Amino acid sequence: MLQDTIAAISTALGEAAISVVRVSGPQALAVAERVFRTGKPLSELKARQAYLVSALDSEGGTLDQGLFLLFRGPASYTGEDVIEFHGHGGLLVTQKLLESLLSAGARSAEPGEFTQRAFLNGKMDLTQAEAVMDLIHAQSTLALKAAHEQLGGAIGKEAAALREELLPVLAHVEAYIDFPEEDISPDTGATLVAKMDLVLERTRRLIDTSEQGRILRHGARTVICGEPNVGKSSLLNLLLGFERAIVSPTAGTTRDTIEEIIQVHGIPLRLVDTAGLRASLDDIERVGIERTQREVERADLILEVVDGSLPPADSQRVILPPEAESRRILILNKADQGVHPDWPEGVALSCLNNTGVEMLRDAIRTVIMRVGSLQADHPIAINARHKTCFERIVLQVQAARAALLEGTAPEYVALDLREALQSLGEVVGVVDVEQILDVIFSSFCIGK
Ligand SMILES: Nc1nc2c(ncn2[C@@H]2O[C@H](COP(=O)(O)OP(=O)(O)OP(=O)(O)O)[C@@H](O)[C@H]2O)c(=O)[nH]1
Ligand SMILES: [Mg+2]
Repeated sequence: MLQDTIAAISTALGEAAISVVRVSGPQALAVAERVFRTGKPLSELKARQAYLVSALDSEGGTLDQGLFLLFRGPASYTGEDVIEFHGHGGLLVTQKLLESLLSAGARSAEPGEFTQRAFLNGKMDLTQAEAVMDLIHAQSTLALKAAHEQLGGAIGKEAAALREELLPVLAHVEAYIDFPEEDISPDTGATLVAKMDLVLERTRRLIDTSEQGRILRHGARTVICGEPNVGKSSLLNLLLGFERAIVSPTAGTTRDTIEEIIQVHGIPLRLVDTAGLRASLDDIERVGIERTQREVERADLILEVVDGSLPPADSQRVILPPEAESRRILILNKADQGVHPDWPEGVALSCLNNTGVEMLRDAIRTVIMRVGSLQADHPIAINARHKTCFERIVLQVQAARAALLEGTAPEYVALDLREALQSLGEVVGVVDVEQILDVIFSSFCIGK
């Protein structure tokens, strides 16, 4: 596959000032030679320097003029020869240029194929390749920071460190396989167990970052709930900054759930406005209320809105299971009409005149940081694939540890340890991972 030369439009499809077309592979220069008029042979051009060139269509007519860049492998994104053309960003002109490159011998790139090549050519490990997509998809500053850490190799380094800890343990155990007359002494056994405990602890700490990873990649599920007419949709609009949901004095205005992504202090929230909770005879409203209840159950954060100007005795509170209590923020809305003194502690808010919003944002940050164990400084955040690997490593090291303590033959201890090392390799992609590659890279954009 790496023998092919691939080409793609790397910028988004649509009219823009500039569009970028890339070619990568052993024939990149030969393909470019047929399509671009550079004034001199490509072999004489300097790498990483911009040249103004003409581009030809597949019939040899002039198509566009733009900047041409050449990267010679391995000093390129993919590790292969790469050329880039920055042309006028019209849909048709860009499409025709791609066609011209294809008829000159390139093949259309699959989604993520450039990054896949970068991985296969050893320019980055698998976690870094995944971080490329995280970076593109990031919807909040903290998510961006986590993607940067991962792109810089933070997870790969941690996996390498775990490998460094485990390898000597395996080497030690294997030494006993060669000398069957010798038993592992209690002292040595204790040292090996201590090392495995260290690996287990570090691995568990990594697994703990998966919650943070989920929240940063997909947003913290945040549901706005409460009785009808208390100002739930007003709150959604206020946090969003525009009038997304219909607000009206009629109770029961919102029937279906409305979902939007916002960012609060750098944290992405998947904000859901819901139908007001009340006993209702209306079929549509009842379905809406059932949806609300489902959203509340799976939420990371529950923003319960009440009319704070009324006495609490007049309100129906949202009932939560005890473990969900710490995820609730009570919002005493309509504070412009006063806050009744009988309410328990909550955030006094007025959607009408915008007061209390900063307090609310701070409260949201506090709850999410706790619920998602977010670390603002070093946001290492493993994804679901890494989590599966690390969970397997815990089981395999635990098995090795137990076998060692029980005095099982060293062959079996070594077997478990080798499996753990294999799983570690899977995280960064040093072992045969053919089947997972397709899954990962197919979620990429074409041209990346
Ligand atoms: N005085 C005052 N009125 C508010 C405030 N927030 C919302 N309202 C009014 O309360 C009414 C209901 O607001 P909505 O945002 O539609 O309430 P809701 O909770 O989404 O209502 P449903 O969708 O029917 O459950 C509207 O007339 C709003 O203008 C506030 O802070 N102060
Ligand atoms: Mg509403």
